Amino acid sequence: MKKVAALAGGVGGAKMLVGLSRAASPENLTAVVNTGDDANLYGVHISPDVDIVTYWLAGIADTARGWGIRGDTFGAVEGLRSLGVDTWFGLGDRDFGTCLYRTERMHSGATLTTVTQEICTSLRVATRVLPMTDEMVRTKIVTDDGRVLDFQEYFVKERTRPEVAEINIEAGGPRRPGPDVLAAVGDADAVVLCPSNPFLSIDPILSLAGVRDALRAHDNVVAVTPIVRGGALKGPADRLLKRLAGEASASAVARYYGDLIDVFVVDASDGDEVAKVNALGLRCLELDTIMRNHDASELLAREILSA
Ligand code: FO1
Repeated sequence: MKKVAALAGGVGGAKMLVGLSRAASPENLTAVVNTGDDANLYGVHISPDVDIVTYWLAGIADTARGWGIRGDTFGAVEGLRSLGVDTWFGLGDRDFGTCLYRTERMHSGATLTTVTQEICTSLRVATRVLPMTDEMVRTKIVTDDGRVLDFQEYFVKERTRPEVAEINIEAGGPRRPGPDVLAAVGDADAVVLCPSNPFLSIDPILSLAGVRDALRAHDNVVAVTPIVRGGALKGPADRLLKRLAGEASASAVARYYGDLIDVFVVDASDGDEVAKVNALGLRCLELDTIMRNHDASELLAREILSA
């Protein structure tokens, strides 16, 4: 069985990880997850990408909505609203429980990596879920009208409507990856860059010391396109690519990753992108990248791992 490390964030990342955990077996998979979206709201530390990935792997995610737990209620947030709190961020009650647990444990000195492992053990997630770092690294969005927004303000409160001038990844100290991140990449037979947003989900991971070098040193790094026929399946990746890389296409994503990757997966409907990807010196696979359900995710993962 192959050992796989996958860099992930958001729903595209969660879907790919479900497929990889089925194809490679959960014990052989390590997920390195973006924490640039983390936020402190309602008195708790919310780690949306880590939680989305964990809930999807645990089989308890609200897969229609993408985030949160299936069947969750929103009583706590409703209670806060009735007290006059601006509850623009919808945190479900069970999800609140996860965040309370994390906050309490971190107040007593546990790292985000340790707490995530504890939550995964309790939810019977055998895949190793590694937050990208235990340090404070936050994605900030600079808008055309000159405001600097926290990630969740941009994504949820303002529904990604503002035009983005710049994305800054800010750190309060050294940008060290989490304790096992570089080893997981180095030990893997295959490293997968999930079809997550390159700017918002993958870049924060790439910004950590040693990650880019570890990818360059690896000879089997496979990136899966988050762009199909010029559009993003979910979220603002297409608009951001147009704005920050000049063009929204699969090959523009491949060009953006450049020498970090060896193989790039385009969607089977994007055949005219293959020559452009090959021209970058990359091997190109044409596969069905639209993960409509867990079986489709597994099939995509099997094809990636056997190519
Ligand atoms: N996304 C929304 O669009 N609206 C929400 O109210 C919201 C709440 C939320 C709570 C917990 C959580 O783990 C994720 C949540 N998300 C919500 C998703 C999240 O904002 C983004 O999907 C990620 O940060 C981007 O990957």
